[in-house]
Amino acid sequence: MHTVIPGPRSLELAARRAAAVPNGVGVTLPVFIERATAGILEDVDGNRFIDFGSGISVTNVGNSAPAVVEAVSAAAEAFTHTCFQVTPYEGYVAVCERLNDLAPGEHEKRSFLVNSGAEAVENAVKIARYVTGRSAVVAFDHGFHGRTLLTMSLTGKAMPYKRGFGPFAPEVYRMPYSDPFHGSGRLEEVIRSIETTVGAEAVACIVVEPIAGEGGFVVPEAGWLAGLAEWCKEAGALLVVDEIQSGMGRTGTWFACEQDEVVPDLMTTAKSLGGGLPIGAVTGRAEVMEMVHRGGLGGTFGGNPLACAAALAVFDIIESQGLLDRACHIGRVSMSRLSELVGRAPAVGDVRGRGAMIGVELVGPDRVPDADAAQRVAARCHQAGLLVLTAGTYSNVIRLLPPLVMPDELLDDGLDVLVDALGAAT
Ligand code: PLZ
Repeated sequence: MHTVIPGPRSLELAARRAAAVPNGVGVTLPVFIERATAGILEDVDGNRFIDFGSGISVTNVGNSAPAVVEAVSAAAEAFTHTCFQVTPYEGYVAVCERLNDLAPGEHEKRSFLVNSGAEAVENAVKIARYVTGRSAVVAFDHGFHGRTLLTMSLTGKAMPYKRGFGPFAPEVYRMPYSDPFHGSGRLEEVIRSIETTVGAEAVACIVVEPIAGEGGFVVPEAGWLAGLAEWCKEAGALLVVDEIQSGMGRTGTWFACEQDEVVPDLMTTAKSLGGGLPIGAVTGRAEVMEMVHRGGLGGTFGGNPLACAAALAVFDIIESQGLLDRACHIGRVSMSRLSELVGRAPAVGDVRGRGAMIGVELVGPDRVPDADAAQRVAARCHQAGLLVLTAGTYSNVIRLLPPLVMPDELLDDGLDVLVDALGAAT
């Protein structure tokens, strides 16, 4: 560290920010970034931070990955926009081909592109309602799906996402998410509750994250997601798997639900799909996706040519650099360091995850969530030059989302800081 955190130039910019940007837009670590690479963020005061956040799971291939920069620059020089539904271009089609190919299931698929995760989820629900002719949408505790009216309604955490922002979208029904550590959300109970409180014949779709992301990196019980998939099939409802945070190699497979042997009817992606450029997608069974009338899907910017060029580079980097294996490696290294703390550092209740998507849940006696401990750990890491994010319905989880290209030495250094902070702050 060159300066105290935040340094003088960041403080100057923070003052300008406060006069220009509303307080409602939060900030995790108020240092202003000047450049970033494969696992390092450098601020305007010359301080360097190890990046365990990847811009909330966006830069799996690293920040400013050379192949992404090159592809985006070339695309920008060719043309910056036409609107795909006015005059199409190849990049959009190529991204959809890759997604159709990589998404779970051998069946024929179709994809279309949007600008964000929330927009992808909105569209998945639109399609599910259209094809089923039903309106009820089942979502879960610990779920996060976005900040638009519908996706905020699907989200399971009032503060800060929902409080004061209602009324919410109708026909959203919330069920407990499977949480093995706290012993909630067993499959039979969830299904009984859907059938008795909503009615199987009313359900258009279930919208579910394969691992609850913002909700605290909660990994559901084995078989839980597959059980929901099975139920959907019998009920004539669609299963929408939200892979926005867990997808694109993060968990060691292209998509997390592959490890549950689940084939979604519709799948949403965004975040790391664009390697830092805004893009989201809905991928689904061809017979479902093709039902919607012409003109029923779209948007001005969806699948912008620069974002498509970036996404194509991301697919190539994940493949050519073996990043699925890297995710598993990062997971093994991190788990072996962190799981030693369970029972040793008093507040470390649970260490869990899949691949490079790992959460550390901090609790007091009787597994009562301890948000203060999580805040202390994060603050200590930040001061020591490690950017970590918190998560959780009770804000008591430290989550690890390092870029999959992070070199081993940086990962080790980051884990040293985190292990020290978990020991000291709990
Ligand atoms: N679905 C599973 O994780 C976004 C939220 C950041 P957008 N998660 C980061 C914040 O504070 O708003 C997310 C997600 C899952 C949907 C979304 C929404 O994606 O691209 O932010 O709209």
